[in-house]
Amino acid sequence: MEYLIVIAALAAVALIVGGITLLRPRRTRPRPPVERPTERTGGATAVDEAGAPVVEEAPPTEVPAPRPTIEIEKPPPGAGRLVRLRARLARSQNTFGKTLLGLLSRDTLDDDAWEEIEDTLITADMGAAVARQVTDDLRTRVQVLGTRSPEEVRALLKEELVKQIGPDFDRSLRTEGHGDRPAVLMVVGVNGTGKTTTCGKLGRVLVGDGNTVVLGAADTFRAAAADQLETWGTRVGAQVVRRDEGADPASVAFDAVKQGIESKVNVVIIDTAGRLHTKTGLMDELGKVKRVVEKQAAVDEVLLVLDATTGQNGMQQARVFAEVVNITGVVLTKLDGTAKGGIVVQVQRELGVPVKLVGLGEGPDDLAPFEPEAFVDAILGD
Ligand SMILES: Nc1nc2c(ncn2[C@@H]2O[C@H](COP(=O)(O)OP(=O)(O)OP(=O)(O)O)[C@@H](O)[C@H]2O)c(=O)[nH]1
Ligand SMILES: [Mg+2]
Repeated sequence: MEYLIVIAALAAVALIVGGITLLRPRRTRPRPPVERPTERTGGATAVDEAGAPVVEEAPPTEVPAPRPTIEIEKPPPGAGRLVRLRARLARSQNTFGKTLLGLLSRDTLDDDAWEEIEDTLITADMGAAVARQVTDDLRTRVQVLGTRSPEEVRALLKEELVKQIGPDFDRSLRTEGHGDRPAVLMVVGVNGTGKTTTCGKLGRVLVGDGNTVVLGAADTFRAAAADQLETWGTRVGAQVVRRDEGADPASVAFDAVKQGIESKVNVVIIDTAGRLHTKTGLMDELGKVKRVVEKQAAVDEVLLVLDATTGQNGMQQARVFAEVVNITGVVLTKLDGTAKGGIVVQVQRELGVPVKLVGLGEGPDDLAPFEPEAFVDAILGD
């Protein structure tokens, strides 16, 4: 009897649970977003593991979310940026400036002190010969001056450093078009130095200064490079010309310039690869990109991007690039992360071309036209 009661009770529980499950409205699992094939990849059909085409059911009653409208940003102009970003420089170069000023303010400036001054300049990557010259010049002037108030010492040091950086270099970017042709800027350098970021930031500076811009993704080594550039371009309303991964970089560059001419923009900026798919040397390819672009428009600037944190390695790269393409300006990136600002002096001496822009962070507006005085002021502090 008891046995029967237990069975009856269990059956009742099973019935109730079953009923609840059946009555509960079915929850649909959230669907992963459906990826739309882009024009470039040409609508490849999705297949399941067995190779059969996957038929996408239409989602029940969900109204597709409206596509987010991309708000075009209006970036700030380029002028005076270095002054705005001086805190970044001051932070990274702090010890350099402080040490030098401290040494120069010592009660007695003996040979050891002068040697320390020279060493400090060398550790900032200024190059041994320049460090020696700055030290010798300073020594002579300090002796002639006699007194050494902190203001005098600072003024002397500033003058010497600005002199070495070369206040007379023409650091302007040639972004003026030629009649109905846009100005063309090529951005070159080894991988990871900050080329794509620089193209994006520079595009912003130029838009901020009232230009129209086409960005050409001639780094076809990986699709992500073009995506990266596209993101930058979209934000400021610059057109981006890109092709599939592995496409011929020279033909992408050619198309970018063509598009620039057709759309009547002011400036075309071409991002290039720091590495390659094929066996042709990177340098051969760069030369080809430039020659192909020149079939349509003059290349106004070839900007070599150097990572300031790489020191002598960067100098070595600079020499190799300079042999292949006629570099017209240097972009020194990551100056926010190193105390080796002296590399500015070294690279200009080596290449005979000016540093035109400096990168001072990963933010979109962390690229500034290079100004020697503001640079030295930031290093030495007020
Ligand atoms: N702190 C700092 N980081 C920077 C600066 N410029 C670029 N970067 C960072 O450096 C990294 C590499 O930048 P990319 O622009 O992708 O370098 P790339 O030369 O295009 O690299 P490849 O395409 O691989 O050849 C990124 O994480 C950037 O955010 C800068 O001025 N300061
Ligand atoms: Mg890149």
